[in-house]
Amino acid sequence: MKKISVIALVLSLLVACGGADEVASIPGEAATSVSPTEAATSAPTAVPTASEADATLVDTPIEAGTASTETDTVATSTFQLDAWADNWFAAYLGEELLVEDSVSIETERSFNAETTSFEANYPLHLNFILKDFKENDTGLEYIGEPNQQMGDGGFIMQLTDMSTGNVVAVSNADCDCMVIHEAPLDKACESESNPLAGTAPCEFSDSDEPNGWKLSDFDDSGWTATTVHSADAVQPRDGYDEIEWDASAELIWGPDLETNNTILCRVTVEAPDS
Ligand SMILES: [Ca+2]
Ligand SMILES: [Ca+2]
Ligand SMILES: [Ca+2]
Repeated sequence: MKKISVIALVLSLLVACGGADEVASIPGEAATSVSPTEAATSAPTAVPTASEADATLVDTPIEAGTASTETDTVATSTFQLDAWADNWFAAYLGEELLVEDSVSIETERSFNAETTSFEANYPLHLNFILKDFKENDTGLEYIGEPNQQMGDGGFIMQLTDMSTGNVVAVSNADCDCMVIHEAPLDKACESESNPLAGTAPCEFSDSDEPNGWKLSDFDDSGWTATTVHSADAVQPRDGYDEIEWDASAELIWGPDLETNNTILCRVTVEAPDS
């Protein structure tokens, strides 16, 4: 029964952001021996030292000591994730933290990019927490100063399979995102002389992260906030300019760059067609 449900789960996974347009064939052996969740949470996060060649060998065991003596196990690939956020992000492989923005969100103009490498097997399930800086639940920054403002966000990422050098996932409209912190709910708050969180016009909406949202089988059918924004609107800078972005990678956020302050995004990456 477990076996059947795992297979059904794997088959039901749809391509999320970018990447392959079709669901690639899924090795049955892998699906029955390791669930996507287990595979995701057991994958190492440290920067791998193995050569890229290791990742390309189909008959390379996933890890030494694995009980299985089969030779057709799923190949482990090394992936490189590039990401830039205004102002902060954290990226997870399943529930395992891959990289957290190294610059505190409290740092003014924290527009750095991050690049990290990790090993994993397809299909990958990536999760992102994105945050625009806010001083408090009014959603404002520079409160009490002449430039008191809502502040805006923006996020872009690309995932490269280092065994081929191909970009296999990008941020785009296919990501599944939801907004969990929105403020102010009335933009008139921005010009209040004494903005108070929770008092009109500075009311806010703040939700907890849904239970299990990082799991590959989480139902994200309602996660439709994903919005592509132009570079003109986001005005990415600093670390953004240090990454060579694939032409398909787009700047995303919730529908409102200013009032959407914390966003969760889910991305499933299927094996590319060979
Ligand atoms: Ca940052
Ligand atoms: Ca910002
Ligand atoms: Ca904001």
